[in-house]
Amino acid sequence: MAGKDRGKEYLGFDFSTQQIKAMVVDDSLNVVHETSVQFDIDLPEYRTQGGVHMHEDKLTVTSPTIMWIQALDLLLDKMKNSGFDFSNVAALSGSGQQHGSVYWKRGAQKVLKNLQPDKALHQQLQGQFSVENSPIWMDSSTAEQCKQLEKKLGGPQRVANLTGSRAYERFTGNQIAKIFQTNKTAYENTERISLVSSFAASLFFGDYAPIDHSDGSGMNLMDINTLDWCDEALDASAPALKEKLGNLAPAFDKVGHISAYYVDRYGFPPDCMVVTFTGDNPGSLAGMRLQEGDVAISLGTSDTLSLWLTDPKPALEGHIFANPVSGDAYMALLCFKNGSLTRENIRNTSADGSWENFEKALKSTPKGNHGNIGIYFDVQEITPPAVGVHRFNSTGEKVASFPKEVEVRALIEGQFMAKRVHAENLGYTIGSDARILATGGASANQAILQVIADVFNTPVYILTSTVNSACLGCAYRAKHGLFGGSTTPFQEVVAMAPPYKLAVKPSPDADKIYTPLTARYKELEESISQ
Ligand code: 5FX
Repeated sequence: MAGKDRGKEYLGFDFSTQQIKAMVVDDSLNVVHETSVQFDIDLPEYRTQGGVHMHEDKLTVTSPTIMWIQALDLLLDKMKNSGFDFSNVAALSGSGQQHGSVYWKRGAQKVLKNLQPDKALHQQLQGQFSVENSPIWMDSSTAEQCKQLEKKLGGPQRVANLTGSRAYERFTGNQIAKIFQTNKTAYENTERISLVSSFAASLFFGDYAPIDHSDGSGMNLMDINTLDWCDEALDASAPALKEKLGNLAPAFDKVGHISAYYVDRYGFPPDCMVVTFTGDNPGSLAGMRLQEGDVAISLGTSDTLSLWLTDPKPALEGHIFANPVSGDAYMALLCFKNGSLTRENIRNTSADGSWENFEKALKSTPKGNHGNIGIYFDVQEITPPAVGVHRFNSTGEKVASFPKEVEVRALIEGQFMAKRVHAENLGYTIGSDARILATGGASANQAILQVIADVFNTPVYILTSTVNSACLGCAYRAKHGLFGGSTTPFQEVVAMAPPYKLAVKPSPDADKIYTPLTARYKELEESISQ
C-alpha cells in the first residue's frame, strides 16, 4: 500500500553499543518494518570491536561520536532504498545505551539548527564535538571520581538516597568529573552535554533535546525524589554544569516537530512528532509493557531484573530510575553477572552437557531441594558483591559438593531466590496479581520457568516478540507521547499489542516452601558477601 492509505505509523530507534536499529509499528502496533546498522561491519573504518574502543588501561571504553551519526545516515538511507515510505510516520522516539555522554562544542547548536538537506548529517556535524570519543557504560576508569562524590555527599547510602544509586564508575556525572579534571579545555569548550539518548533525539529535532527523567536517573546527578537536578551532586562533579546539561523532561513528553532536514531529505511529514528519547533499559520496560507489580526477568549472559515500583528504597545495590511511562512511579534495575554461562557450566559438569538432562534433574528433585542451598558466582558478582561457589546443607553447614541432580536444582533455586531477595531489598513486594515476564535464552526451558514461578509464587509469562524490546518500546512510546503521554495511561495505548503467553503457574505449596527458604538464602548470601 502506498502513501496515505497505510495509516499512521510509529518509528522507534535504539542506539545501542553494537548497532543502531529502527522498528516501525502500524496503528495497531504490529511491527511492519525493521532495519539495523552494525558498527563493526557496516562502518569498519572506525575499527571498533563490538562498537567500542577499549583503551590500553583496559578501564577506559569509548565510541566515536561521529560514528553514531554516520550510522544514522546509513540507517535512514537503507530504509529509503528499501522503499520505506516515511510520509506515514506520525511520531518517533528512541532509546540509547545508558550512561554514555556526548560533548557538543560551542557553536554546535547553530549547525544543528541549520542542517542542509543535500548533505549527510555526519558531513555537517564533523568537528562539532569538544570530546570526539564518547565515554560509554562499559567504562570503569572513574573510581577516583566516585570516591570523591561519595565523600562530598556524605557516603554511598546518601548518594543512593538522593540520586537512586550509589556512585558508579559508568554513571555520567563521574565521567563528566573525570573530563573536567583531566581535560579542562575540552570541558570549557563544551556548549551542551547530552546522554546518548538525548543526543539522538537532538539529531532528529534539529536542536538540543532534553535529557529525560529515566535516563537522567543513571547519572548520579538527578534527585530522584524531585526529578530535578541535584545541586549538591552537580557542584561536587564540575563547575557550571547545570547550564551545560539543560532541562530535564518526562520521557513521555513531546520534544517538538522533526527538523525540516528529514522532511526534505527523506519525506517525513512536517508534523512528525519527536517524543523524548530515554535509556535502553527504560525503553525495554515500555516494550515489555510492564505494569505495577510485574517483574521482568531477562535471562542472558548476564541476567537482569526490572521492576515497577511505587515506593522505592534506594540501596547500595541496584538502581532506582524514574519510570519512563508513568510520572507517579519508578523502576528498578538489578544486574546479575553470573547468568547463562554459569547455567551452562553446571549443565556441563552435572547434566552431561545436555539441557534435556538438566530439565530431568530439575524434575527429579523436590521443591526446596531438601534444604540444600547453593550460591554459584563463577565470576565476581555485581549483586551482591561476592565471588566463589558456596554450598550449604539443610543445617547450614558448608559442604564441598552435592549429588548431580541436587547441584542442578541448587543452582536454579539459588539464582532465583537471589533475584527475589534483591528485588525485595529495593522495596518490591509480591502482590496477588503480580506477573513475571521472562525473556532471553533460558526462558525456553519450562523446568527453569517452573522454579521461577515457585520461588516468586507468581505465574510466569513469556513474550513472543522481544527481539529488541527497547526499540519496540520506543515505537510504542512514540504513539503514547503523541496522544498526550501525561494524560493518557500508557497501558491504554498498548492494550492492543500482541498478548503474552502464560508459560507456568506456581505450585500450590510454593509459598510455604520458598518464603522460609528465601529467608535462609538471604542470610547465607550475606555471610559470603564482601
Ligand atoms: C545499565 O545500567 C547499563 O549500564 C547497561 O544495561 C546499558 O544500558 C547497556 F546499554
